[in-house]
Amino acid sequence: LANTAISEALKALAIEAQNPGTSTGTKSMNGGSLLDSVSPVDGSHIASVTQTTPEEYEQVVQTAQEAFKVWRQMPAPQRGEVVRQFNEELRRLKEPLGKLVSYEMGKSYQEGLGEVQEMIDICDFAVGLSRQLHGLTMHSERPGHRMYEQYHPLGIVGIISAFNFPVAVWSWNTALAWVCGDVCIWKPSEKTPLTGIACQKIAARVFAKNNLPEGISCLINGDYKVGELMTQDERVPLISATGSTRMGKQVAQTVGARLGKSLLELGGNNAIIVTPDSDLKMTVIGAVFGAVGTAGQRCTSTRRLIIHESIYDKVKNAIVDAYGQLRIGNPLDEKNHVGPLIDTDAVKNYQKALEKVVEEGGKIIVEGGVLEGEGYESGCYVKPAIAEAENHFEIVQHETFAPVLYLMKYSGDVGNAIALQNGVRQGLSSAIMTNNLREAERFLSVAGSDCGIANVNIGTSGAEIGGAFGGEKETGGGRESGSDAWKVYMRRQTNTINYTTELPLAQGIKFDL
Ligand code: UN1
Repeated sequence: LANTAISEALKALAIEAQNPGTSTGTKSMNGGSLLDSVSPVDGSHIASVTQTTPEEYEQVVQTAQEAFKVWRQMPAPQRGEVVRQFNEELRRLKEPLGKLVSYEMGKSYQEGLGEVQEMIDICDFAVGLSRQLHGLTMHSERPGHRMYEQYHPLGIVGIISAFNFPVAVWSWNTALAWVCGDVCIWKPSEKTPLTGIACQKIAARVFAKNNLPEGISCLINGDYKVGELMTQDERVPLISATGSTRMGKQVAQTVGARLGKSLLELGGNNAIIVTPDSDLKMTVIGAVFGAVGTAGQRCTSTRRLIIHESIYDKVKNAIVDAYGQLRIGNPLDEKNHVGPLIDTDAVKNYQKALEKVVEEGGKIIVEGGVLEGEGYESGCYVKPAIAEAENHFEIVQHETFAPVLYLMKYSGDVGNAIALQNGVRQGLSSAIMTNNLREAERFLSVAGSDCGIANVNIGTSGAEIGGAFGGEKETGGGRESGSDAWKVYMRRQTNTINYTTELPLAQGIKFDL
């Protein structure tokens, strides 16, 4: 079933195999080795993709540089019009692209569609933004002078994205960068190269139709070594990287060493505080979707539930009951809630986390385990698990990219829960479930959550594109997507214009010749 649906999707996305039957692991014609796209859904080898060689990377950068000279001259609203056309293609191809995301990455079909919807939404946002790249005007302290600021594009934006949102995170960056007048080079995750090719093809068609140079949107493929070609490259003024904190630290150091800019969106360790005034039904839906959605592989996934002791048993029982109803299986079958993890390495990390939490003194209350038998042949399907744990456990301090949820109690006042919530190295998303105005406002106050995202009466995952997305501490400090996140893709220039015949100096300095 999956394969017929997928070959139709690939056809709709105009992805045709150029060397059908190519065996894996061989060298491609350009001398680059091949990257295998393997579906965690059924273990099938979908395709092999050529890795970008350093020589090819050089060509890509030159093509991008040439394209930038043309693209930056096009008025921003006209660039917005091109993004609008790109968005029309996304609307037309939402289903096949959503299906490919689901098949190559393993998230549920509904979430695959949701991811493409995020692309559509950010493109809509970018089209509007293309007429709103506003700077300020200032009053000069000197007579007959005018001051204002304007934003110019940076040039080439390098995008390194992760497997878990293989297309949406690229579009957050690229849609904004494009209207800002930048050109983009994208290195998708080596675990999801096909969705990258699908997006690149859609973009290339739209640029070609508008007689625009192809280098406005570039794709390179490969592992971290290919990424390093970009992070070390002074011709790439901004690197936007999404992924693990380990990767982000590497990127930040390499880009920082050449004083380039980096926009980092790294790991989270997101908690929901459940107070005595919470709505139980909303808490259960928010927490369970947050913990098991995308099989716990979102940066925003709920990893910790911090529950007041007075309602602890009630909330725990309700969540455990809900876990009993979860259906795990092929994510393209809409009856299932939870699909596979990305690969068997991810399964090992999940298993290790469950062992570790017990070693550290935690108690498993919903058993995990790897599923076997019909439908689970890929070896990537695991049971979402719950453990009672303490916040200071090393494993709890760590982001395990899998459906493992830690439950912990707090007593007394909400300040104690906030301290636990903030007591981790990461600072991406956070939430409180409460109908108590004082608790909610404290959580949002300066002494409240230290995360980039703080929600009241919704879970930690599933942010809308309209707000700036990202977080503090080891999450890397970057902000992507909505609000004024576009400014990072541009360089600000302050302009002072003198329309008199005198040359007075600022700060009243006298300098006569
Ligand atoms: C990510 O996991 O890197 O807020 C992005 C969310 C999604 C995006 C997650 N809109 O869960």
